[in-house]
Amino acid sequence: MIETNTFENLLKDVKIATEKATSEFSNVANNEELESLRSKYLGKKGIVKEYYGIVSNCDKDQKSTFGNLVNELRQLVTRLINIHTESQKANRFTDIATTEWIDVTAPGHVPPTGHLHPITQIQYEIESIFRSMGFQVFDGPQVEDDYHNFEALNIPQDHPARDMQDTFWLTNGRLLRTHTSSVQIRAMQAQKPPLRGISPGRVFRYEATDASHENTFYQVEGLMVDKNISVAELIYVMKVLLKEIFQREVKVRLRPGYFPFVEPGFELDINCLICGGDGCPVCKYEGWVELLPCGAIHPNVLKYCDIDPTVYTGFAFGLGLNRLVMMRYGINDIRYFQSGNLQFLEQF
Ligand code: FA5
Repeated sequence: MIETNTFENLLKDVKIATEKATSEFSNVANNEELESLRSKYLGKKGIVKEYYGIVSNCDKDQKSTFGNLVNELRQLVTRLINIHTESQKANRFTDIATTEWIDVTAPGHVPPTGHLHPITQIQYEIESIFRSMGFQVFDGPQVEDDYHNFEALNIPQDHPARDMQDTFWLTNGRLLRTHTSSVQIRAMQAQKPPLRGISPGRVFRYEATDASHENTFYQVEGLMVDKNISVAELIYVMKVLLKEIFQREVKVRLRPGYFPFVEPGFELDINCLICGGDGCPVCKYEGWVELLPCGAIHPNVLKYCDIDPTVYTGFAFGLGLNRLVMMRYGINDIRYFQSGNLQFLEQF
């Protein structure tokens, strides 16, 4: 317990300190002064701390009276500090508004955005053309087995036609698919005719690159199997595809081509749109670019897929997507597609 007179004086002291705080804070001009007052009242050795020390010597009644006054002092100082801090922030904004000129009508900065790769753009376009003709879109694995990539396509072990497509073999005996014909086998095994679909995707060949050859490129292969399908349907579908893609008639030629999985087989070449047929590195100075091999599906392939070749016939084709995009946009080197060159990609 504190002696009555002393206690009365203490109460007076706290009240005076409270009034003084109000007047001292009203004169604060800057951060340093604010910090110094905060330390004076609320610091480790500050007035409030000192008063809280005295509270412990008070009896119960004194504690409540004195403690309330000290709490009020602490709350007041805290409030005054907050008011000053907020007003300093507001002043900072006022300073910016008066010293800096902002044109609120100026258009904002458009953040740079990416877009689909030209190959993907044309792939989607082709998918939509074929969907409009009732074709499905098939997907399949890029790491394949020998059976789906070669054997079921009528290319048995040791058949010389295996050398037509240089293959990346994996150590586990599997391979990176050399064409998306493998997906067509999977589709014919999973679904019975009538069947029409395309299989777009990435394929791999172990070969040297040049202006028209890549080791990793894209194909859109397709097939149609039903009763009475002939080469006439094949030619019609190819014509629709090229007309839609190029939006004009393009010069093509059909010549015999050998592929073990089709009989008869054809090569559909497009007149080189880079040089107009005069000859350039892309067409190997021939004026024509191999674009779209195709043919009537070989009866053996249908048999591998449990489809009766005496009832059903079909056609298949294998479009080289990179070369098609090159022809459409006049790109003179296939290696641009995988170069990651933004100047090239930003044009599409
Ligand atoms: C095939 O891949 C056959 N599976 C296509 C096929 C399907 C024929 C159905 C008959 C019936 P080819 O190896 O020719 O065939 O490749 C098809 C197309 O892919 C070529 O016409 C060409 O446009 C493209 N192509 C082939 N090799 C490369 C390469 N290294 N770089 C870029 N494009 C290529």
